[in-house]
Amino acid sequence: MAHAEYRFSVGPWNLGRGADPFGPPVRPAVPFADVLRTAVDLGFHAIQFHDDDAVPDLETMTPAQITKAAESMRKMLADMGLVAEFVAARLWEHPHGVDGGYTSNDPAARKWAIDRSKRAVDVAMALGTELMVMWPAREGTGVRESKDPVEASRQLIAAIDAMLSASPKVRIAIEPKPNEPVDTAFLPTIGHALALGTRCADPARVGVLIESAHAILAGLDPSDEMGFALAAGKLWGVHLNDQNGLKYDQDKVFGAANLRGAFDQVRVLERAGYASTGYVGFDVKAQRTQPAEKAAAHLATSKAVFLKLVEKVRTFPESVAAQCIAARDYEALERLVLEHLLG
Ligand code: GLO
Ligand code: MG
Repeated sequence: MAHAEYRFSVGPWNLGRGADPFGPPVRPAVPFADVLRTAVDLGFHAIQFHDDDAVPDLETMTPAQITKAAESMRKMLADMGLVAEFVAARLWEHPHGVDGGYTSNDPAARKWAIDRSKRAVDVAMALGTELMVMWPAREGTGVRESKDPVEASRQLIAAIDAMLSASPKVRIAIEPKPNEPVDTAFLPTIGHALALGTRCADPARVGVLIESAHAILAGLDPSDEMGFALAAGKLWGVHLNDQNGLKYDQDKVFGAANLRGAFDQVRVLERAGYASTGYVGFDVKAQRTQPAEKAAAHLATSKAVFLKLVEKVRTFPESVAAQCIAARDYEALERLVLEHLLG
């Protein structure tokens, strides 16, 4: 049987300038046209956008101007054979979003966050995608007593409902993360995201995007998180990467810390036929030590590792595995997996 081809996506922030909390940028900014060229050269098919990646000055523009600018971005993509995968409202970098957007304690900031998110829906529609990603970056606390968690979940539902009402077509994929930049986030896991989705105005239009590192930071297995979302028909995007234990969000190359964990993620995607329903995105960062001319290697490596693991999944001796499982010989299964990955 012919396999569906995987399609790959990437965001401009994945070609970053190498800044970290301890030092300034070490590489020049990559002009947007070069981001697109790199994506094409590396065999990617779609671009992931923050609203202001697509329309940089959207805060100062009218809705008509925003739509026009997004339409010309769509044309620029099309001219290079690319499409937009999703748009995410980048609330966390704006001064109004300093204490979170939807769950800010400042009503003016909450209003701004919802207005901006609706504008981001307009950007998505004009770019030709119906998918919005909501990474609730600062929707949480550094000081636990500073916000009311009951009220916060109502505010998050109200925000999603506002986005849903901005277009009858829009679908929202929540990208949960347990911490960073906040200490304690209100939507830490896929379970929380899916549960919240059921309480929104149109649950059929609310799903999830799973980032491997975010699941690991919550102490969870990314492949199980993916399986849980796939079972509900809600896995609308993935940010594959890797993470070496519980520390800052590392955005390492896919498979770099735990190759077996990466194999398990590819296996769950492959078995569910994800290739024909969603893009494979990599939310990975180049190391600070990389010079500009080699600062896309992490993307090429992530994609190469993914494709090699697809082959590993397709050649995994499933019938031998089934015999091990039937005999409850899980030590034999363990060896089978390890030998297969080493072979
Ligand atoms: C950070 C997030 C971030 C989002 C992106 C899309 O930890 O993973 O990269 O995926 O901003 O909303
Ligand atoms: Mg991500």
